[in-house]
Amino acid sequence: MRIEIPRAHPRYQSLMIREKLVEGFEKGLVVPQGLIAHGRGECFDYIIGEKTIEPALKAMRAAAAALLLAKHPVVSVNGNVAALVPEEVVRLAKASNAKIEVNLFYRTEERVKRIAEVLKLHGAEEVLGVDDATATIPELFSERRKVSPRGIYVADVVLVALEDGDRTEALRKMGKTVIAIDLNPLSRTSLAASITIVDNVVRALPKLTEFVEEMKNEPRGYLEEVLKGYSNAKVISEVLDYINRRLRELSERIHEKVWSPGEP
Ligand code: PTJ
Repeated sequence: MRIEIPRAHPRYQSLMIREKLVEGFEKGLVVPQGLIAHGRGECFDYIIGEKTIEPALKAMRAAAAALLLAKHPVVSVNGNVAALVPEEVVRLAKASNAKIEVNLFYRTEERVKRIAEVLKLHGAEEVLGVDDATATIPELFSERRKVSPRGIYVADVVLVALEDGDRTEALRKMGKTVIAIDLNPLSRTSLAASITIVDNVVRALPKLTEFVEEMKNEPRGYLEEVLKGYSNAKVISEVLDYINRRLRELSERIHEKVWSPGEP
């Protein structure tokens, strides 16, 4: 059942994101497990205040530098990403000269094709991982091991969102730089990635594209310095400090009855 959500609803944005996923599910882009994964993300988003926090901006700056320095950058797309941000995927790929590849945990050829169609409808010229997922990521046993020999297999930088820990670890073992977008700072993906953006993919992709566009004309030396100065462990620890501080503040404000949901 679908309902009309009034714009004035205090949880309008969040409910609209849900609707997009349900629509994606009905169109055969998203798997039921993707709806559960989204619920987990929503919970972390609520805790960080449903906004892009400072440590995520730091990670995006490093991610933009990594994408611009890369020889073969690839944006990996799964069902949830295709349902939520197809246009933003294409914009980021164009801005950073990256290839787009469909890579699914619950892979079926039918769903791969549907996702590729949606990306093409939103302006993608080429989508890898459809008929050409003939290479294999070593030591990975899920369907995500199947990759394109022109895409993820040879990529030096791979951007993943809502990813599983096994593939992130396997890609790192292959020597790739992995940029992860994941609202859970404690997930195996977040901890295994080279650069972790703890933010909702809906906010993170457009913001990351802005960083790429802003930094595009910087000299390579500058981009290398940005990457050299980046520590993912430090950034994840800053996210946890942020959550800790925010929960303490909220605890005090709720105790004094000066906070209600939706306020910063
Ligand atoms: O489309 P498929 O077949 O590739 O399957 C995709 C899912 C999402 C089902 C699969 O990758 C999966 O099961 O993912 P996990 O292991 O549940 O991990 C999802 C992670 O993404 C969790 O850490 C969530 O907190 C996080 N997450 C959920 N929604 C968002 C998010 N992170 C950023 N933005 C979101 N909107």
